[in-house]
Amino acid sequence: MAIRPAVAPPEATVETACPLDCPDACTLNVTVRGGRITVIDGSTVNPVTGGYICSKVRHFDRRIYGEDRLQFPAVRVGAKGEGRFRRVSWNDALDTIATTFAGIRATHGGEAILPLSYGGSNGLLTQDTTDAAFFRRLGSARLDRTVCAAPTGAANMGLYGKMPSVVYADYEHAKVILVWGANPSASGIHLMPYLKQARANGATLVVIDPRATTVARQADIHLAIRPGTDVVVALALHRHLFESGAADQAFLEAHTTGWEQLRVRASAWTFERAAEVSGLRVSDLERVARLYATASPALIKCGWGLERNRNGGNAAAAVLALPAVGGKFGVRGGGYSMSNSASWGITPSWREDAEPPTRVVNMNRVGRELLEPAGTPVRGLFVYNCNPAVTLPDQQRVLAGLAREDLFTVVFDQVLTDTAVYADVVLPATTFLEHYDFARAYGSLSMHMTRPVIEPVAESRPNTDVFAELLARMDLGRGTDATGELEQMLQVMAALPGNMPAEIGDLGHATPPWHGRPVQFVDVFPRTPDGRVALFPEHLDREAPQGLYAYIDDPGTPDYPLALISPASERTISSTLGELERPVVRLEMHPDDAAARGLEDGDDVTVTNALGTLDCPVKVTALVRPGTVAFPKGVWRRHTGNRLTSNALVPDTLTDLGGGACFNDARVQVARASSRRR
Ligand SMILES: Nc1nc2c(c(=O)[nH]1)N[C@H]1C(S)=C(S)[C@@H](COP(=O)(O)OP(=O)(O)OC[C@H]3O[C@@H](n4cnc5c(=O)[nH]c(N)nc54)[C@H](O)[C@@H]3O)O[C@H]1N2
Ligand SMILES: Nc1nc2c(c(=O)[nH]1)N[C@H]1C(S)=C(S)[C@@H](COP(=O)(O)OP(=O)(O)OC[C@H]3O[C@@H](n4cnc5c(=O)[nH]c(N)nc54)[C@H](O)[C@@H]3O)O[C@H]1N2
Ligand code: SF4
Ligand SMILES: [Mo]
Repeated sequence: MAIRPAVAPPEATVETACPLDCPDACTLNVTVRGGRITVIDGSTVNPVTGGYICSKVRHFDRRIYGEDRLQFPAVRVGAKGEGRFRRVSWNDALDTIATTFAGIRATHGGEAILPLSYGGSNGLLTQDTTDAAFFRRLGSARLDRTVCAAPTGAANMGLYGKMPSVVYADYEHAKVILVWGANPSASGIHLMPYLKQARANGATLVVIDPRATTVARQADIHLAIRPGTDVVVALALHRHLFESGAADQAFLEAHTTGWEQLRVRASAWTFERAAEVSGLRVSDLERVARLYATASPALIKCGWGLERNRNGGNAAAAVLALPAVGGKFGVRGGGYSMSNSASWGITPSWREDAEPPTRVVNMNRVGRELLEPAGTPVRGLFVYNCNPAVTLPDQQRVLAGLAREDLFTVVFDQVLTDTAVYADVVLPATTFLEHYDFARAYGSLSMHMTRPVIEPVAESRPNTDVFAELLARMDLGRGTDATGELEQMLQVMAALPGNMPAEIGDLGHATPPWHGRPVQFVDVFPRTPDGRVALFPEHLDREAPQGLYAYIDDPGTPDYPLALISPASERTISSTLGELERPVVRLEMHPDDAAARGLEDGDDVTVTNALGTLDCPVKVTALVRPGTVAFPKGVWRRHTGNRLTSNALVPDTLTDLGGGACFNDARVQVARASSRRR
């Protein structure tokens, strides 16, 4: 297999791709002058990119060369969290880590070490390769990576075995599109032209979101739903399908199991009852139900906004069940569209090591694990590809845990994050413009090679190299191991299906399975054990605290009546790029809620609940529904008045299915800030 060279001549325009945690996987042209990046732009290699990219990545050089960039390994000299470090050599840093981890393991067992990682750059090479081998062989505790997509993933797996789903290019065939709990106007911008084209072809666009996002404002119907109530709206649609005779009985008999139980659970949800719970109008629910029942092709785009609450798994299951009950499969543009990250069927041959039978820590409860351990206490923490100080629930517990003097913490990152200031040892990582990776789209189906366009900045190094060195230093290496980035890269490539390894090596991109445009129930089918859609998986019914398709009531109280949600913003990818300057971050609040509290646009407010507080100015806007307030996800501590973010108010309770995070279940009160603060 060939590999496209890591082009690093001083003057060039290099083709590469963006692997960041975004559904779009853009292809890029990056111009380098004098060995420095001068322009980052979109290319047309990936038709979905179509030559344009988001402003985050257009300005990614600000991160690469910015003042927060980590340049050298360093060890802590000040108190925990103070962020004072002394530069050391890679050799000394890795020796310290190897020696300390060996000591912890000898005294307390491998389980006293916890790897803490999530998406990072989200490529195929920088996660779950050499790092996985290292932690498995070390016998560390295992991390349940539940901070995102756990409830939707559990539902998609349970009902369909994660069947590949409709890609962007096929949206234009749909006659009705329900964008449900997704905000592509910020979080996957390359879907927007396809939605526009679909509307130009006569499709009706429905958006279900508590906020009037850009895409919601372009929609024919916007249902400004109360957060956490999607399951009852979906069940009301099911009830309508069954009661009106629009359910596709032939499809249900031939291709599903469990539809009778779903019908029973939906039967109580009249439009009236669903409207009362969801805060929507009966007439709007009826209209959407009729539209969906009668149109074909009908497409549901299921996002992640609906999963981040106590009912998130049941909401996703009820929404994903709609095309089966409505008989919407089998036509181009019909069915459902959600994460395609598991659609490739890549067999990870490089992950040869079995998982050790060590204890599993749910990452949404890391704060509690560090402070009130349920098992072997964590004494060594290795954070990489993640910024838990600002991205995990119950922020104050996470911060208190990171501040533990007896906790040995390694943070391996590109910049001095809010987490890295708590480290005992900091390691500098390369960015996707300095190392190899694979960018896998999860909105559409495409795979592109990401390659270095400049030399690593200062002493930064890629994950693969650093974990390979740690394996060697702790005598965990094996003769068959890939020793460095390029070898590891070849192993990952070899696992790609079909002709992709050869193509991607030569061209940088490859023809995906089904030419990237599978039609559900024509090209692809459920990957459940019996090949049918499981509309009532027993294991999900057992897992959900009140059973499958149940609705759990709003957690609001008279003291804390407002729902605080924290969706993706244009500024950052989760907290990545959050270090950069930004306009003051404000809490969005409806004019009625502001008036009831005597607040005016721009006032400084304190957002409180029993867990914490957040100080920031308020933005009074009718774009958010009454009773709901919004503050973006991924904000760094430096960008709020009291150095805490919305996650200080987020409980570490788990979703009904999949053990996911309940970011949008924070219930709060908002009041004018007292003058003592600033
Ligand atoms: N620019 C940018 N792009 C990103 C990211 C980013 O941070 N910034 N993050 C990436 C990642 S990691 C992910 S997971 C995806 C997330 O992408 P999305 O699926 O768009 O997820 P969110 O932004 O969390 O929420 C989407 C919408 O759901 C709404 N919402 C909140 N609660 C509810 C609810 O209970 N019901 C319904 N129906 N809607 C609700 C929010 O108002 C929001 O507009 O985006 C990826 N792309
Ligand atoms: N309030 C609230 N919080 C949320 C959410 C929400 O909706 N509301 N959404 C959640 C979601 S959807 C997600 S996915 C999580 C994401 O949460 P995290 O996993 O913490 O993601 P990021 O904040 O992007 O942090 C990733 C870090 O990895 C680093 N990194 C990138 N590439 C590499 C690499 O190659 N090597 C190394 N060593 N480091 C690298 C980046 O610099 C960055 O600091 O946040 C969650 N947090
Ligand atoms: S973050 Fe998304 S939209 Fe921006 S360049 Fe990367 S893939 Fe494209
Ligand atoms: Mo995510």
